[in-house]
Amino acid sequence: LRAQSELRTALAEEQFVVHYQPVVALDGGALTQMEALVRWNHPDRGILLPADFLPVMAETGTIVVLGQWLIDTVCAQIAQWQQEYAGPVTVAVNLSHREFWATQLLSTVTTALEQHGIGPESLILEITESVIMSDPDAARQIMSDLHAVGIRMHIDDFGTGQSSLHALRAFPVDALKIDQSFIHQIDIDHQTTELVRIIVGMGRTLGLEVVAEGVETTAQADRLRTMGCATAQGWLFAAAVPGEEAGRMLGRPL
Ligand code: G
Ligand code: G
Ligand code: MN
Ligand code: NA
Repeated sequence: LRAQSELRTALAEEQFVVHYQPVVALDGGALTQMEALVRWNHPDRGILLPADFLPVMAETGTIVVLGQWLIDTVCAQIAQWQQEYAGPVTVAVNLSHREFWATQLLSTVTTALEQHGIGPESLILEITESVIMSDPDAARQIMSDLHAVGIRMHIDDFGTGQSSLHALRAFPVDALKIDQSFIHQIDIDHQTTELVRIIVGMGRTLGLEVVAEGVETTAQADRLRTMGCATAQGWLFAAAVPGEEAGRMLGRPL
């Protein structure tokens, strides 16, 4: 784990980079959106993954500063992609507890959208069930405010938390991202396979998009397609790559 002073230097010297992982339609492979995943391009140690630095940043609160930088950077990237490629570009950004509960979240997002001249339909925010359940009433208000300006909300790591069916109905949620631990058990564990089927059906009943995460094999993709799952993400299609490489995937099936 990184020391806090080193992380402050990293922020000041812009050593963080954003990688992008495509989300694709299981029917045809068209890219529907990207997920932004932060990396630290460390001067001595090379590219570091979030597990190596986000926990400390979450604890100290510097994750809020990182998140503000990331939202601005992602909006700049969306604007560039929309100039280079015809057609809409949508990017999902992960929010930790601290970022979601920061009072300036709405203004951070709307300012970034305005400054880069892009619409709210280009941005998705991903939160986990545990963020919502830590204070459901307050969370619903924040999510409603974001929704009111046109920003979509996805539930990340779905199935690992404890949101109730009631919560899903009562909150302005647009999609469920099925946690990859479920996807990896498809056709290995019968009960988990059936749970995935139930989540896909639940999404359909509630009018929610369902994204299967961590798809690694064609067998998993085929099974998900048969279940009626419309979209997926995972190494079978593409890993997270730097913006320039991700841009080359826009507009073509994976
Ligand atoms: O590829 P990966 O190792 O990037 O991601 C690991 C975890 O880090 C995931 O749970 C992901 O949600 C989280 N994560 C990745 N990028 C960001 C980010 O920009 N902000 C926040 N809050 N979490 C992120
Ligand atoms: O929690 P969140 O869903 O935001 O985190 C996504 C994490 O999953 C990132 O660490 C990302 O690099 C990783 N990831 C993306 N696709 C795959 C995959 O197909 N298999 C595995 N094992 N990890 C994946
Ligand atoms: Mn995510
Ligand atoms: Na996830």
